[in-house]
Amino acid sequence: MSTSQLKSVIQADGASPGYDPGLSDAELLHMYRTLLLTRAFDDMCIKLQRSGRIGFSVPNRGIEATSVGTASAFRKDDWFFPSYRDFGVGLYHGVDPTDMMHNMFGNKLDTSKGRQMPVHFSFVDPIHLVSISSPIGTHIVQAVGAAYAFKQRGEDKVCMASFGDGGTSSLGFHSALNFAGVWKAPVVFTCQNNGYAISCPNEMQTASESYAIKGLAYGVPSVRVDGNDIFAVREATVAAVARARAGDGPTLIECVTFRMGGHSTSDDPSKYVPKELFEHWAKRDPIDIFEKALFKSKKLTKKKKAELQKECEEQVIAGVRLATDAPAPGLEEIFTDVYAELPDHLRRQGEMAFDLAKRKGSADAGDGAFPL
Ligand SMILES: Cc1ncc(C[n+]2csc(CCOP(=O)(O)OP(=O)(O)O)c2C)c(N)n1
Repeated sequence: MSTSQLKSVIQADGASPGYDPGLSDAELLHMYRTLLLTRAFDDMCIKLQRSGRIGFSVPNRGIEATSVGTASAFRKDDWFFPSYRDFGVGLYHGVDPTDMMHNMFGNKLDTSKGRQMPVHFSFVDPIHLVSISSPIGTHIVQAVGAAYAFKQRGEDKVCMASFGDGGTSSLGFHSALNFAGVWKAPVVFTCQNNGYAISCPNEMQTASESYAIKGLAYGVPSVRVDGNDIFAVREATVAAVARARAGDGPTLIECVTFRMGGHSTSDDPSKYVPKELFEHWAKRDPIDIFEKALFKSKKLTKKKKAELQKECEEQVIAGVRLATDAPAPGLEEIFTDVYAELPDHLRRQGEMAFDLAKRKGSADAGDGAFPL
């Protein structure tokens, strides 16, 4: 393992000599399809935001191999604590893009009943994907807590926590790694080093030689891989999950990748990312790299590629239709699902809100709708 050298598996010509992903042809194609689905979902969310139909999204372009490669190393009954820039994690394990779209629209069918920001997915079925956290780093601690609980209960589940380069400056990162290192919690930490934390570049984020090296201080084995090479991400994560499941504790994996877009739909990256960087990384598109590997090993044909692309786009469009048609959550949902018995002050606030909605004839979000 190395914390400074970058491990790649797929070579420039698409070959990956000596590497066996341990996946059937169908599983490899599922991995590829998930990359396409992730991109189709991401592109659609940006269009929906630009046309004013949803309030917000978080571009995933460029990060897809890190998300999907990581997810592919886990079992369905493991627990996932992903970053917001991680659409591929749920999609790999069978989360329906329509259910993710319900969250993007904040409608009544959203698992959080419209009470979360867009991109803040949470699922208990088909996998445990714990609600995306807005405050940076908080979910890393949650993942460690859950992992330690599984260990205490004698369950062989592993937790996955992913976060950005900026996340490594959070208190959550340091306390989580420390606790996990001492108590050998079965958790895998994936740092998506995508170059920037909003507009803050790596050289302003840390004076360390890498993000992976930070794990060593906590006694956490750490490795740095090419995050645009899905096999490199998967290989490191398979090893980390095996260690965790065997009771040997956590691993930190730094995936070196690049955010091929803004931080969110609220900023303009051309103001702070040099265009040469985009040009450089455009030549290292993670889907192109995997496609090359699949073509080289004759697991993919041009016809199959076109079929899968169409299928994914249609699946996302169908999701948009269903999410658009779903009703808005009822006003009463603001007051449900937290207290078994509503405290008095909230009951009074509810009565005021219902009364106001009745007098105005509607409780629809107006100018105060989510503005980001
Ligand atoms: C505790 C906290 N501080 C600041 C913010 C504002 N904020 C939102 S995203 C972000 C950048 C995070 O960057 P990184 O961890 O590298 O993830 P990336 O967005 O690049 O995937 C910041 C500073 C926040 N959400 N939470």
